[in-house]
Amino acid sequence: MPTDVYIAIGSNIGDSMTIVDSAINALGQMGGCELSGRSSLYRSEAVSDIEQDDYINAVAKIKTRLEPMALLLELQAIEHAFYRRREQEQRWAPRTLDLDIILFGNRHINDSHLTLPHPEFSTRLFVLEPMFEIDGDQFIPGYGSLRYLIDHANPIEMVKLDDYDG
Ligand code: A4P
Ligand code: MG
Repeated sequence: MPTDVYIAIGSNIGDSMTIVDSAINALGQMGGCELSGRSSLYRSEAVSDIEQDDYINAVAKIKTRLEPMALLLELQAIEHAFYRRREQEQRWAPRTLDLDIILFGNRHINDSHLTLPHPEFSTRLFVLEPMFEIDGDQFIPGYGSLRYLIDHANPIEMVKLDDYDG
């Protein structure tokens, strides 16, 4: 049985709107995966101690037959294809493309390479709002309803850009 997975996409270097849109298309091309939903693009203020440009964020939903670690490797290959060079970065530094696995079905994983659900998703409006756009309110076991999380997330400046018309 394929698993439903939410992937958060962020970029704040280069032509971020094109990068995020292209990355979403790339997610649908991964072997054993099918794109089943996507949000609009959002422009959001960077959550960081380092001064940096606004981000373009979105969330995609896929159905996958891959195991979590195999999916993570696929995502890192896509990041790499968009010229991200992780070794030059500080944590939370600006980046051309960041792909984070937010929820992988209801799997819980806590190892050195992968934490599921993503440890910060439940307080990040730039993840929660796009998820809400895809599936509306839903109960996330261990966290509560998406509506509740949105109402209690750290407030940040964020605007939804033109609706994706695909
Ligand atoms: N890793 C562990 N769990 C996961 C997961 N669920 N999904 C590991 C993806 N990766 C996961 O990631 C570091 C390591 O996390 C990976 O090697 C993987 O094994 P990274 O992408 O190299 O590092 P990072 O992204 O710089 O750090 P971190 O802590 O993941 O940062 P975040 O949480 O990704 O935050 N503000 C706005 N407005 N919008 C943004 O998109 N993004 C960040 C980055 C900060 N501020 C932002 C935004
Ligand atoms: Mg990341």
